[in-house]
Amino acid sequence: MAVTWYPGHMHKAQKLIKEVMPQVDLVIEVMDARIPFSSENPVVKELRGPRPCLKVLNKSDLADPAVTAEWLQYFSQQKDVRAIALTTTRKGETRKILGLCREMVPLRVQRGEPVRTMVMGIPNVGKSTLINALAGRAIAKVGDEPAVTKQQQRISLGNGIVLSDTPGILWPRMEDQNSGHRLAVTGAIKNAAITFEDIAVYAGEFLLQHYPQALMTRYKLNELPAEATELIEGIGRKRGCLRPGGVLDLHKAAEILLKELRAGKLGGISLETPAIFAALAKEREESESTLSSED
Ligand SMILES: Nc1nc2c(ncn2[C@@H]2O[C@H](COP(=O)(O)OP(=O)(O)OP(=O)(O)O)[C@@H](O)[C@H]2O)c(=O)[nH]1
Ligand SMILES: [Mg+2]
Repeated sequence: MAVTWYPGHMHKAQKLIKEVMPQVDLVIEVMDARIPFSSENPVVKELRGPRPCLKVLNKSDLADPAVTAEWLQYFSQQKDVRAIALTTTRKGETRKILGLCREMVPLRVQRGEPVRTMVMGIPNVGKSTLINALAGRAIAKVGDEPAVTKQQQRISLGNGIVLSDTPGILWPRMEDQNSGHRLAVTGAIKNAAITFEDIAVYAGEFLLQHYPQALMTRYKLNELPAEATELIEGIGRKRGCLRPGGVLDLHKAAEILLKELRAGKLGGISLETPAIFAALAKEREESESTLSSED
């Protein structure tokens, strides 16, 4: 199922969230640890207003632990924000969240009132998996296709914490093409505008630059290819991706790279670091100030 983001839907989601926000004490924002920048919804901050936010860097089993540590540090410097890295598919890990929720809203706990939390996040980051793990039973539908959850759920965890799902579907950051590509690499969006081969080439280029050793090891390469297309051809040859007549099946080779990357077969890979975004923000600021000085 493809997710299409259009202004009407984005407007409706914001309206629904604004309606329920007065009954929320704490926002739990689930993100993908491999792409914390691109998997963050740009309006959550504005929608939650002064409420504290617990950022969950989920799927940390697939991310680079050193980079995840940098992101945790980065988010913890933000006002009213705490951050935790999780793998919600691993049993038992998610319980850590409960203590944090109580710590972040001490007044309600002191008054013996329930801490009302809302789980927010873009499609496919693991919101339903998190809710089910916390509830200890399957109440939300889990799937590897984006936008599986359609109905809002509200459950009491029985220890003073109430959990609800976001009403409506939140969209990812879409301001630049690179975010779109990184989201596609992780499988978070299925965008008809980006072909499968394009996604694999983007992933290949990134891996050649940042994780060459992981590629060498996984695909038993003797030499590092100079370009992503060469890498994909090499994978095709190693794995015998041949069409009738002995022609290399590049689509098949691209599929192998993406599937294995998404399944964590190349080890922990993070596609975004806080440093990259600090540099981008600075660049943007500088170009804006140049533009305004030219006025
Ligand atoms: N490797 C890994 N996979 C995970 C983790 N958490 C969730 N997943 C997988 O990610 C996919 C999406 O999980 P869901 O819980 O359905 O995600 P969601 O955010 O509820 O998605 P929507 O309902 O579409 O918005 C499923 O295939 C999960 O098994 C994790 O910590 N690690
Ligand atoms: Mg869901």
